Amino acid sequence: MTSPTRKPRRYGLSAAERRAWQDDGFFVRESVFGADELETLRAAGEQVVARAEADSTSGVGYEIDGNRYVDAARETIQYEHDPSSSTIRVIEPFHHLHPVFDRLIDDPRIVDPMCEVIGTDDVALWTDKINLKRPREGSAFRWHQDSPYWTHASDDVDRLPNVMVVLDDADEGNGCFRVVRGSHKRGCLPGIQDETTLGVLFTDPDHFDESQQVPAVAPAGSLVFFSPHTVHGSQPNRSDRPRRAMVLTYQPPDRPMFKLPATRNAGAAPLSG
Ligand SMILES: O=C(O)CCC(=O)C(=O)O
Repeated sequence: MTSPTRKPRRYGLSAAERRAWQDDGFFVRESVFGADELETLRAAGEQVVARAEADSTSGVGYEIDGNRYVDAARETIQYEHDPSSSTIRVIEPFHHLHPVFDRLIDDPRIVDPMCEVIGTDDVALWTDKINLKRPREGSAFRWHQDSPYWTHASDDVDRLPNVMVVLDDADEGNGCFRVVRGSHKRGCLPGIQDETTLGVLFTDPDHFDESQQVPAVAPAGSLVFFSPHTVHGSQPNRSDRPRRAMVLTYQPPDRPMFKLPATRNAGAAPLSG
């Protein structure tokens, strides 16, 4: 999964990152995006939320395991778990709802490492979501792998790596992202067998070592690259601070996206030579 690619890449992996990808299933690059870029990304994120709120009025609403979703024309909107809440929790996909995020898909700081972990000269977008984790309201994400969500739509789930773009300083107080070191090594793990619909998509704790969890405490602007098989999740946001983040997932080039009927190749500008 980390074979060297032909094109020289400015933001390629260091030897330590390559090792971490293989051994741990994740690595973190801190403060990749600066203050001005973050301001632009956060403002665009809030505009996307406003668009999703408007789109939701003509969407199709439904519940799964007591949680509310709306399929709008262009995105799926997931609401916070408190039944009295109308706060949006997740929007997937969202990059096509704002030009700032459409451009972000091509950013070489993201695309270069993705080409290396996938092992191709070019990559395409698979899916993208924005997780909002609002102050005092943002709910937990139970332990899960992303790969089992995608097995019905992809026969190459090993090559769907994720990157989390951290939009607000994240720590244990506001429910930072958590990854389980080494949990990616055995592919798709068994899910929980219970009476719920989505239980099977949450990883059975008997099949990974919870003591290996690592809180991805990271300043805003950081990137967390993680394998599609890495078990991950997070605690609720119990603080008065937001904890917004985006998760972008890539794939080999020229393949259609998960939720949109189109192919979105990502343009990284390689260094000449
Ligand atoms: O945002 C988080 O803390 C968890 C995100 C996550 O698990 C996911 O988007 O699959």
